[in-house]
Amino acid sequence: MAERTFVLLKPDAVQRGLIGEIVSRFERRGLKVTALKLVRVSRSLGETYYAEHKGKSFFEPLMAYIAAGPVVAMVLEGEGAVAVVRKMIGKTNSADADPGTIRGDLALTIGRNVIHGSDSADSAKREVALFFRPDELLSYARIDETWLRE
Ligand code: IDP
Ligand code: MG
Repeated sequence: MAERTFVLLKPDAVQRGLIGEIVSRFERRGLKVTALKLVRVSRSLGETYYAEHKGKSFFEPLMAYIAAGPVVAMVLEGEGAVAVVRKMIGKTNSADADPGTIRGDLALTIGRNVIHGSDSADSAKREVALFFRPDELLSYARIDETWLRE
């Protein structure tokens, strides 16, 4: 069964011209883009989105970071999408992220780690709803779908 996950390319990814590189990795893996847009994260959206980190030492810098410029929000669909995308993203601290992962190849520090991916199916549901209306999620078949599984 296809699963959905939410991905956000943070302002540093957009500023550093990495949108195409990162989206391309997901496309090539076989994940289907079912929603995608360039948006700005307001203070209130940022606080809701990162509510779990409220009160932590890095919360204020995180709010400034996420609101510093446009971000790309997207929904990706595929078998095991949540876990697959987390693996492709790599560890939170880019300095510890394995080469071959997005953070391990494209970022250097924890405070500028270029991308967010949902950590569970429940988080994905919540995050998708924060950034997209239901009618912005498109349902369609990709021509390679029959070649992605037995
Ligand atoms: P995740 O993005 O890998 O799920 P979380 O622990 O959920 O990592 O943290 C959310 C985001 O908060 C991180 O991606 C990073 O941008 C920021 N962050 C987390 N821990 C720190 C820290 O110790 N210093 C600075 N920023 C941090
Ligand atoms: Mg997280």
